[in-house]
Amino acid sequence: MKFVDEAIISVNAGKGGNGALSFRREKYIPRGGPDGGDGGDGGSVYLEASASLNTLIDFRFQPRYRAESGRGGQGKSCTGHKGEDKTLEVPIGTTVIDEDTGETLGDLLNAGDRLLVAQGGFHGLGNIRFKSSTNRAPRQTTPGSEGEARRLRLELKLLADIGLLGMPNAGKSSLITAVSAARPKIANYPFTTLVPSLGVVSIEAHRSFVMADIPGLIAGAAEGAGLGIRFLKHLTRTRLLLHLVDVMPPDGADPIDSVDQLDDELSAFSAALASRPRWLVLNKIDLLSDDDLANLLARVKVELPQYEHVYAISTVARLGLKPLSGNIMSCLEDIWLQEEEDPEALLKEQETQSAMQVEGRNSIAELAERRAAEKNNPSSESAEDGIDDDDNDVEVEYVRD
Ligand SMILES: Nc1nc2c(ncn2[C@@H]2O[C@H](COP(=O)(O)OP(=O)(O)OP(=O)(O)O)[C@@H](O)[C@H]2O)c(=O)[nH]1
Ligand SMILES: [Mg+2]
Repeated sequence: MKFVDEAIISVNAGKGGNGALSFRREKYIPRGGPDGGDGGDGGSVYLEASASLNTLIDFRFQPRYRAESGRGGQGKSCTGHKGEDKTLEVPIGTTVIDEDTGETLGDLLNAGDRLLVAQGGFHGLGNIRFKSSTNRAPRQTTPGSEGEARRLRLELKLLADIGLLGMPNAGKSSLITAVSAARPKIANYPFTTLVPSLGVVSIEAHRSFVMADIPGLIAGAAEGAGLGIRFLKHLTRTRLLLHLVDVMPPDGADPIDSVDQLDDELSAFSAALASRPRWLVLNKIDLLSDDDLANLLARVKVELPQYEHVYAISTVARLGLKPLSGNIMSCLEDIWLQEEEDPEALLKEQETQSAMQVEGRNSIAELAERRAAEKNNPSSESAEDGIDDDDNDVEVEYVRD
C-alpha cells in the first residue's frame, strides 16, 4: 500500500443565503410593511493541523470538500441559518499551495494551527433592509454571494531535525534503526528504502531530536537516475545533514569519490540545501583494520577539507553512535537557543527554508519536464531506463516512541 505525501483537493465554501422578499400580512394589520429577513452567511473551509494524522492519503480517496451554504431569509424578519464551516484535519507539517496560482497559502506547523482556505459567501439582504421614508414597500433584495472555490495542493514534508544523505546501501536505515525506535527495512541491496521514514532519537529525558531516513541517492540523480531527487525535498526542513558513506562499498568504489558525487547532486538540487551544515559519517568501520581506518581519516582530512565534522561509526558493531548522537543534540540545542534569543537568526532561517523550497521545487519540475520530453521521444536512452517516476506517491512513516 502506498501512503501519500502530496494530494490535490478542491474546496468550495458555502454560498450566502439570499435575502427574502416578504410583507407582513396579518388580519387587521393592513399594509404591514416589509418583513423579508437576511440570508445566512455561507460556511467557510478551514484546514487544521492535527497530531493524530501522518499522511495525506485520505485526501486521495476524497478530494472534494464543500462547506454548507447559508439558508435564505424568510418572512417575519427571520434571518436564514448560517452555513456550517467545514474543517479538514491535515497532518502537522502540511504546506498548502493554491494549485492554480502557485501561491503558498500557509504552512501548518503546530497542532491546532488553522488556515482559512475558502471564505464563505456573504449573506444577501432581505427587503426589510431597504425600507425608507420614501419607499415603504421595497421589493428589493440582494442574493447571497458565492463562496470561494479553490484547488489546493497539499504537500507533507517530514518534520525532521536531521536528514540522512547517502548512496544506496550506505547504512542509513541501519543508523536510524540503531539510534531510534524506527524500523525501516534493511537489506544488502541498493534501494531497499523506497519511502522516507522518521525516528526519534532520545538522548535523555526531554532531550531528543527527529532523524529522517530517505531513499539512497546515486550519481546522476538530478537527471533522474535511480529514484531521482524528489525525496531531497524532505530534507529541506532539517537543520543538519549527515552524509553517510560506506567505507567498504561492495563494488570497490573509492568512498571519497562517492562523497564528492553526492555533494554535486545535492548542489544541483538546491544550492541553499547544499550550504546547510553537513557532517561526514564513515560507516561500517568494523570492516576496516585500525590502520586502514587511520589512512582513510587522513585522506578525508586532505581531500574533503570542507567537512569539519567527521565521524567514524559502525551501526552493526555499535561503534561511535553515542558521541555522534550526543554531538548532534548539542548542535541542535545551540541552533534552537540562538533562534530563541535572536529574532534575526530565525528570520534568516526562514529565508533559507523558502530558498530551498523554491529551488527544490524547480529542480523537481525540471526533471519532470525532461521525463515528459523523453517519453515523447522514445528513442532516447534514458526513457528506457525502466524506472517509472510518474508516481510521486510516497509512503511516509512517522515513528515516534
Ligand atoms: N558490516 C557492516 N554492515 C553494515 C553496517 N551498517 C549497515 N550495514 C549493512 O549494509 C547493508 C545496507 O544497509 P541499509 O541500512 O539498508 O542501507 P541504506 O543506506 O538504508 O540503503 P538504501 O535504503 O538502499 O538506500 C545492510 O546489509 C546492512 O546490514 C555496519 O556498520 N557494518
Ligand atoms: Mg535504507
